[in-house]
Amino acid sequence: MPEVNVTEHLLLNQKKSPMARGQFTHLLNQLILSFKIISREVTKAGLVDVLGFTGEINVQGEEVKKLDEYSNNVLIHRMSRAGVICAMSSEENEGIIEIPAGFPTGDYVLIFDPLDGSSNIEANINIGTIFSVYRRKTPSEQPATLEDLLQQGVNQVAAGYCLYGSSTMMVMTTGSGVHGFTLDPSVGEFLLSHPDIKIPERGSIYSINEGYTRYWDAATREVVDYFKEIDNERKSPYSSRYIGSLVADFHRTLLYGGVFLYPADMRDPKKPKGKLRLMSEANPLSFVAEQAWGLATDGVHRILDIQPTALHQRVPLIIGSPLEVEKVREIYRKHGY
Ligand code: AHM
Ligand code: MG
Repeated sequence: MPEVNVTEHLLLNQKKSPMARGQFTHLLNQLILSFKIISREVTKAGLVDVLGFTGEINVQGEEVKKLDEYSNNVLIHRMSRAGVICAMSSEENEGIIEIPAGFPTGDYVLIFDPLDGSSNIEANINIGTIFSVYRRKTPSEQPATLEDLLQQGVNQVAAGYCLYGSSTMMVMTTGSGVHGFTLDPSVGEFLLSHPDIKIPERGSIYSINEGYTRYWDAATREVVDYFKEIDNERKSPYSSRYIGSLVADFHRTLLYGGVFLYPADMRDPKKPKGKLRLMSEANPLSFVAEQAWGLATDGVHRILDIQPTALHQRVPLIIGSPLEVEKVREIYRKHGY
């Protein structure tokens, strides 16, 4: 197969993707550069640790930033200067991130989780960056507002993630299928490695933090019991896999099929909606899942239809193969949801 990089792929599919125009290509190129820079730091993190450079001050006398903070800074710095974005939101920043005065802006809005699963770094476990792109809703000539960011996931024009692992991979959609690109370090390019990804209709894996069973409601307990039944619709118990790094758990689910669940729980009665964030985690992955013929729900509603009311709102997430996600919804419905 001839080698095709991300930008070429987008341009080749221009007819299918109205996003493949100048502004968006530029946005994507800046994102890709950010991913390469983050990837470089992530892959040397272990080495830096071994060499003992993770104190407060590094050998150059500079403060050593934690990797999640570093990734956040890389994305904010690069994307502020891309000239095509009017506002951003990051999982690491409480409020809206404005583009500094004097920099050109454009009509896109970017939401991201700079380094998800970062608590796993020291164990050399895969982590990732998740991103989501919208068009602004307010007129171009005015300063962007919260309204431009608080959009339903169904309005996303592009979304995806970059997974830093044994190889660095970017998976994305612009609304016409899902494509995966692997970073070839010898040429420094993301090359098309997984064209047109489709999630299997049924899988054989369920993925949930089962340590929290006691905090679940009866519906969620029944869901997980169902996957363990010998006599379920698959006629065999499912396997259990849980890395605790969302991008990695989702990526496996996308390729192998099955279902990932981070349900509502009662650990903190003030936060009964689970842990994951609607805008920076659930929406982008749900857009990817649906574009790969999968499904994503909070147990009742389609994730992409939920109208956000706050930047960091949390949402239960059940995502994966259509038959498993439908089964979960059926059990929730039976319990009156
Ligand atoms: P983070 O944004 O603080 O890294 O937390 C998100 C991570 C996800 O990657 C993962 O799915 C989840 O937390 C695991 O949480 P838990 O340990 O509660 O199962
Ligand atoms: Mg996160």
